[in-house]
Amino acid sequence: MIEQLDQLYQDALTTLETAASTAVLEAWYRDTLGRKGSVQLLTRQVGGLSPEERPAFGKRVNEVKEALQQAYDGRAEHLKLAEIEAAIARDTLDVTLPGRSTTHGNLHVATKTLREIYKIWADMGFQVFRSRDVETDEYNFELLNIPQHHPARDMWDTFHTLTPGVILRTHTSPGQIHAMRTYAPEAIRVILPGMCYRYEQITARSEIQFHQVEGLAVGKNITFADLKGTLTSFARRMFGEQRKVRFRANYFPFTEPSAEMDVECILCNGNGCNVCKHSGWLEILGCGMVHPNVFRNGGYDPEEYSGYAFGMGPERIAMLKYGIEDIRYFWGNDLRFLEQF
Ligand code: FA5
Repeated sequence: MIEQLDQLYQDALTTLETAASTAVLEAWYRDTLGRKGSVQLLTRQVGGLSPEERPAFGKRVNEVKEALQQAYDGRAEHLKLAEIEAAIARDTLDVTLPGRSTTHGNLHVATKTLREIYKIWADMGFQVFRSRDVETDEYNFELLNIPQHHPARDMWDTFHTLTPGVILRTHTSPGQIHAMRTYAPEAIRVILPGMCYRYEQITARSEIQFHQVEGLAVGKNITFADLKGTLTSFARRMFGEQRKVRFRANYFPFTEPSAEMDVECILCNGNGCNVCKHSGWLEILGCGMVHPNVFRNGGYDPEEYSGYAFGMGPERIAMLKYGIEDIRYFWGNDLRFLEQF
């Protein structure tokens, strides 16, 4: 039986040498050293041996098992390395190739401009006060000194909802009344940012939805000089310290007196170009001293309080700052435009 065992050992070693894949190797293990493998089967025949022969056979069986296990381990290691080498040769990897870059999202140019505006006003002590996009006719017009059938309503073409008297706000000015009714009789310094909606012809300069940032300062002894000084500081921080500004008289029903502020054209430095229509100036906002009727509607006594308000369009400001020719790019969802900012 020992000869039989040695023969088995020799044969198993020879087959192991030729095992060329992990699958063949595993099959060899199962057939040779496995629970029902040839070595195990031979071991079971130990019962047929005489008691004297048994120890020598047992010892030889253990030696053979150990030697085969070692041979198996060696072959397995060899095959593993060979397979790795083959894989490397097959899938050549060029470690000098640059990695694939991932795309980063970025803030919308309108959001960036809004944040820049918030920061400048925050530095001057103005808090953000938010009010709703859907307003009543009363807040959007009447409380701002624009009664029904007043001709000034033509200044703001309105989107109406199916509910009578409920509209999409045409400007952020109704926020002035909300802020006054919240804070009266305290002093106020707030900016009121938000989306506005107008039933207008869409053109290169006008959208039907756009942002505005309203501002409101209420207190005692606030004068037109405060309005001019604060807005001039804002323009210098936004467009450059040397930038000239000018105020032109204008009309808004909720301020008296009212004005529009122009900045020296930032594209041609006031020399005249297509963007400023060769005037050298660009209009950036409307403003004025809060009208006594608006004060009364907000809960302040106009004999005691004064204040100023202004309203600017961040998209128009961004157009000037970055030389954007058409406002329709803002909501056109064209990545080629959006990725530039
Ligand atoms: C107003 O809406 C006033 N409520 C501003 C105001 C507030 C005056 C407080 C006095 C006191 P106006 O219609 O001019 O004014 O709009 C203000 C700014 O919003 C404009 O200067 C412009 O920058 C922007 N704007 C107006 N209409 C559009 C539009 N269709 N598309 C893009 N921006 C617009």
